[in-house]
Amino acid sequence: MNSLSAIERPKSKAFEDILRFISEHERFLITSHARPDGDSIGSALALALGLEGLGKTADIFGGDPVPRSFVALPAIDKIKVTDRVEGPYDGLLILECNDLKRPGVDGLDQYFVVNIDHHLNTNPFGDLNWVDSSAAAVGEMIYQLLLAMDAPITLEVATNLYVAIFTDTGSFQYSNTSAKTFSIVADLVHLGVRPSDVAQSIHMAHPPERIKLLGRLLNTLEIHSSGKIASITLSHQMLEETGAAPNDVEGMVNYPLSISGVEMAAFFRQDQGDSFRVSLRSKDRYDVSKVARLMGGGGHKNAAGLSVEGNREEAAGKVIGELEKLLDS
Ligand SMILES: [Mn+2]
Repeated sequence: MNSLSAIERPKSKAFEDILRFISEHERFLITSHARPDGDSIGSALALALGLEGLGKTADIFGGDPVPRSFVALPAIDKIKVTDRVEGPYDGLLILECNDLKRPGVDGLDQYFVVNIDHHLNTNPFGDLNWVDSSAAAVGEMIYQLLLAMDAPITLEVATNLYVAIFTDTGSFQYSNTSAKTFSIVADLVHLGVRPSDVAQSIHMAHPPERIKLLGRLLNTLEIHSSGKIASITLSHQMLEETGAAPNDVEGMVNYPLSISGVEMAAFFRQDQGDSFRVSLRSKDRYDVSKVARLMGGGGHKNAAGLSVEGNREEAAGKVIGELEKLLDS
């Protein structure tokens, strides 16, 4: 049942150590980063359901509520929002985080920590650390883990994994999308996942407020010096006037990137006072995580983020300046 395809068992000591730890323990706590995305939510749910399928218990805690696009995922009610965890867990399984602070949940440091991530710059902050930067999503890693544990991959598990991978690859558009990605999602489709249902639930189920906000955002479009960089800017006022929720901006950074000739896009989001959160995206070639790291942020080659101080002009000046340097390098 679980040997659907030629998905290889990872050849790493960390992977085997984690398998052993899980097989020898029963009660798990699962968490992921604040402001959760499809990969963190889908992977956490799939892992919890898989562990339960093996007769273990798994609770999921996060610091922030589930965004609207994911509220219909199977078993979504398993995710509890809290600012502190207590309880007799044998271990913490933490997904997609570079430290124990990322989830925004206190009390995590009292547990044995299993760190599972696909970000290149993850510190080995866990007691066990499995980091695979070749994985397009942690969802791919969770699938490999569940296969190796012989956990039942039910339709609920498969749907959550598919959503994790679908969202983290930008619907299979980003450069992290590999043959392994398609082998895994082929397995998931064999298990009953319907790609068109998932695509509709993610891309064609938006509230009207989001589309009104998109109109406002597109009006802020700026194309910078070379025509290879584009940016958009969100103010608090736009959210108030359209009635959109802060997470309705998810994915909107892809609009400036969709312009022909644009290699990199920046999305400036007004934060507290005079500061901005900035999402960076690039088409295949440029590594925007370099700029993010230089400015105190982080991320992947084609998707990264950072925070910057200053008013709109100052913030944009700093970030666009660094992107232009990257363009010239
Ligand atoms: Mn991810």
